[in-house]
Parts: sequence; C-alpha cells; structure tokens
Amino acid sequence: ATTPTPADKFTFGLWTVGYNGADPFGGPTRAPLDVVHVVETLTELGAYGLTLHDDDLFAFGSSDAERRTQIDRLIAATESTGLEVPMITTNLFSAPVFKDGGFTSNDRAVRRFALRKALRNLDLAAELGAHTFVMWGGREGAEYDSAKNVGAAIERYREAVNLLTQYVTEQGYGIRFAIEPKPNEPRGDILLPTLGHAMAFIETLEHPELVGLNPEVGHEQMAGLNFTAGIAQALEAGKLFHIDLNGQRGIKYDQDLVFGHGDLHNAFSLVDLLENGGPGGGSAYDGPRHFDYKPSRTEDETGVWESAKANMRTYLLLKERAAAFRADPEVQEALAAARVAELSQPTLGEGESIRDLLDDASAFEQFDSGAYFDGKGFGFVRLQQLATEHLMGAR
Ligand code: 3MF
Ligand code: MG
Ligand code: MG
Ligand code: MG
Repeated sequence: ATTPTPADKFTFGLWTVGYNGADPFGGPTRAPLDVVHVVETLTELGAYGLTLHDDDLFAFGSSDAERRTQIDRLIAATESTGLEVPMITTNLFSAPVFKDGGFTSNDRAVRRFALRKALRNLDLAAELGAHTFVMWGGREGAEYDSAKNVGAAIERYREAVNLLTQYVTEQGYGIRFAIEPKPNEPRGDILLPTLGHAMAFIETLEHPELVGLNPEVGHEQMAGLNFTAGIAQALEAGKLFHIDLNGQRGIKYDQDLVFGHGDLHNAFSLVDLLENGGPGGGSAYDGPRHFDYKPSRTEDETGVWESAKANMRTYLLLKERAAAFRADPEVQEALAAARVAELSQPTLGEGESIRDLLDDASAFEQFDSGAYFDGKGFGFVRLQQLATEHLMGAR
C-alpha cells in the first residue's frame, strides 16, 4: 500500500521536478528537464497528474508556433501515458513586467496585459481538460506602505477575479478557481497573505461558488499558523478546491521541502484530516494530492526522482499510520475520554430556545463550575502521545 497508483491522485507541478536549483545566491545546478520526459517518468512512478504554469511549458514571449508545438507535445505525451492535467496556473511573477504585480500592479497597462495572459491561459486550461485554475499572486503586494493603496489593490484583485469567473461562465468551461495565499516572498508583503484573508475576500466576489483555495503547507507555516487547522476550516466552508503539499521548518523563507520533511506531526494530522476527516470525522477531501516542492539544489536528476517518490511514499506511510491510529482501541478510548466527539453535538438541544436555556437553572444557577472541573482533566496529552507513537511506528 506504499506503492503509489493513479488512484492515490498524486500530482506534481512541472516547475517542481523541473526546478534547476537556481536561488538568489547561485545559478542552476541541474539541466532543464523536457516535459515529455517528465510526463513519462511521473507516469512510471505512479503519479496521477501533472500541473503547470503557461511559462513552464513555453517560455514567456514564445511565438504562437513555439507555444503550439509545446502544447501539442504535452498533449501527445499525456495521451500516450494517460497522465492527467487537472490544474493549470498562470505565471504572473517571473517576467520583469510583473515586478509590481499583475492584476494589482500600479500600472494599468500591466494589469490589462496580465488579464489577457490569464484569459489566454484559461483557454489552454479548457483545452487540456483542467478543472482547477490556481491563482498565486506572488508579486501582488508591496515592500513599502507608502507605495501601495491596499484598498485599491483589493478592488483591482476583485475586478480581475470577477472578470475571470465571468469568462469561464460565458465560455461554459467547467473550471473553478483556487486562490493560493502566501504571506511574503517574493514581495515583502503579499496581498491575501493567509487562507483566512483569502476566504473573507472570496465572499465579496460575484461568483463566490466558483472560487476556493489552494493552500500550501509551507505558506501558512511561514506565517506561524497551524496548517491542519486552517485546512479544517477551509473544508468546513467547502473551500478546499486544491492543496499544495510540501515541508517547511518554521518561520523563514519558503523552503518547499519534501512533504513530511518539515513539521511531521502536522503532516500526520493533515493526512488524517484529508483521509479520515480528522478527530471528529466529517468531510474528507477528494481532490488531487498536489506536491509543490523543490528538489534541493544539492541533488542530481536521480535525486530529483528520489525526492518525487519520497513525497508520495511519505504521504502513503502517514495514511497507513493514521488508519492504525484510528483503529487502535486504546486511541478510541482516549478519544472518548477526551470528549472529542461531544464537540459535534449542538450546544442547545433540538428545538430548545434561548428562553429555554435561560430557564434551565442546571445550566447556570445550579451549575457548580468550580466543583464540576475540580481535579478533572481532558487527557489530551495522552491522546497526543498515542498519536506520536503511531506516527513513529511504535504501536
Ligand atoms: C510559490 C508557489 C507557486 C504556486 C504556483 C501556483 C511557483 O511559493 O507556491 O509555485 O504554487 O504558482 O500553483
Ligand atoms: Mg510555494
Ligand atoms: Mg512553498
Ligand atoms: Mg504553491
């Protein structure tokens, strides 16, 4: 069960395995990988799909003919292997023209160009059969408070997303949008920095039903947030349209490590949530398990594919561990003692009104809050230790 198959729905960005090792301090350490080779190798490894930015497939500024050649090569490779392209996204961050953003650049001509690039890429998404269109606003932000009217930037962001949802509706494309929050990097501060900011923004759109989230493990952790908890809220709101899995070690630059090579406890609870609905059961996620990681600069091509395999293997091992955790009678007992399921019970009884609650003396006047909790604990630590031991393979 730790050998990946397409049924596991593992997908990889072309820019992930294709990362050449360049960073702000040094150039590439690996040769570029051709898209056909990537499609074939991911298929051999048991992946379900490939995702991409427009510019991963054909360089920014390509002629129409060059662009078409690359698209046709990708389509031929996916047809012969059966690999899917379930998500695509637009690069509105690499080209110098986007240095102050795409949809929210202070320069209106840049914003119009960014919209055209995204609209053209929506046509490509439809052609490739992608159902999710991710929007990571990497350059939508600022370094200086004096230089950006954040309110106006949010209005322009809304204008752009409204226009894109209008376009897919008119065209009859079965495409939904997923906003990917990130607190900073490459901008000093990025708009919609966390999943919570993005969820509030989505509710102000013309078509909120067409827009959800693509949260990334490392991005929320860069803001010091608990990724699993954020994903649970996104799931509860019906907004988890896609997910970027990777690893991050604390509040620092975006590391994009292999999934599980950062906060392993949080990776365990995340897989338990995605696969089993977490501590309370409930809605599990059925979309792609998408890895957005970077094979380290130290690796050669063998290391690239080893790291791709490591993402999938870690996920499947955590899935096994989470199932064992749930099946353990001692865990069941600890969950019951911790009253985890009781939280799913509404606080007022069926048909009970505020008046009934006010009239219920046992809830307040006779409730001895001191004596009630005196000397009684919840046993959460014991439960977490059981989780830890399952995670370690000790049980
Ligand atoms: C950057 C990212 C991006 C997004 C991508 C959309 C280049 O930190 O995470 O990867 O994931 O643009 O999928
Ligand atoms: Mg990232
Ligand atoms: Mg990242
Ligand atoms: Mg990402």
